[in-house]
Amino acid sequence: MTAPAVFEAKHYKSELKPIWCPGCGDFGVLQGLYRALSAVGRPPHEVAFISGIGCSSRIPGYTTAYGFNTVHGRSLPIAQGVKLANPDLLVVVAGGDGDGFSIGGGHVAHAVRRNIDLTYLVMDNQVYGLTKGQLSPTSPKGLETVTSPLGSLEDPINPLLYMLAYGAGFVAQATPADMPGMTALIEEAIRYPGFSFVNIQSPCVTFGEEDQQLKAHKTKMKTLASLKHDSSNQLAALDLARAYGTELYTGVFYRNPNPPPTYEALVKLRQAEQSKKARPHHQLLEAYLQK
Ligand SMILES: Cc1ncc(C[n+]2csc(CCOP(=O)(O)OP(=O)(O)O)c2C)c(N)n1
Ligand code: SF4
Repeated sequence: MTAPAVFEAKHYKSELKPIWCPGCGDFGVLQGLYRALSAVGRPPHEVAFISGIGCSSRIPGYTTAYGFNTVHGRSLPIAQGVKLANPDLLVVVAGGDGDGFSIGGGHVAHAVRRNIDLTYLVMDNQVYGLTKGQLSPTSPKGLETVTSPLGSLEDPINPLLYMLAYGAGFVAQATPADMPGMTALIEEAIRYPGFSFVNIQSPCVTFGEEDQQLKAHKTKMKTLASLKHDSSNQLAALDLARAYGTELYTGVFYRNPNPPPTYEALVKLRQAEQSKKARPHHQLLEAYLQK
């Protein structure tokens, strides 16, 4: 069978049927992902999905691309290894807020500062979905769960500020309540030449709060374009990101207008420089034999 010249959304959809709860926001995210991949146009065998563990981390199984559903909190280091081993692959990392910012939080700074060309999609539902609704690092203060009968006493972390502060070149936020907007942002993140991050507010219908559901998102969301935000202005992005948890801003907070070289490009460059300096093997052998 010859591969199609144009890849439609359906070509990225695997035969595995998602087992998410009916109405879970991750269904919408998955549809948006298929569409974004189709717009980018890379064939499934040139794409790899890497995830940790969680409801959202099931995504690799639902695509026809290469996939690795790894260990809780370890998607970023494994994705970096995959990309460095095969820089031609388009590598997308997907997972939850718990996976990415709790157990895996220590890896974020290093993935960002290395600037390996990965797209990191976090399905931020403000709870641990898979393990039945415990507090996550983005849970709002006061949230009552099985592990917080007194209501959460901690402030949530702010994923947008986190990424911007570490220096990520592309930082955006989306919701599946706005499917065209979310799809366009995923596509733009994939096309960004360097580490890119999209915080996707993907509701957990089973354990999430009412004001975090799709219906609430539709009335609450405000596009950054409607605020006339200039996405090349990092300081303005930092200022707007502070509203995480109170406002639902969607769009690109920051896109580095002059993307620096990626880590993998620097590796290639250094290798080429060193091989020019290095004496070929046979010359070294001759020199040794003449001693
Ligand atoms: C090392 C390790 N610790 C804990 C767990 C249990 N565990 C699995 S998924 C998960 C959290 C899931 O929450 P999140 O990452 O936000 O994803 P969601 O299910 O909400 O999509 C936890 C604590 C595990 N699998 N491995
Ligand atoms: S528990 Fe929540 S996050 Fe997990 S599948 Fe159900 S609705 Fe989705």
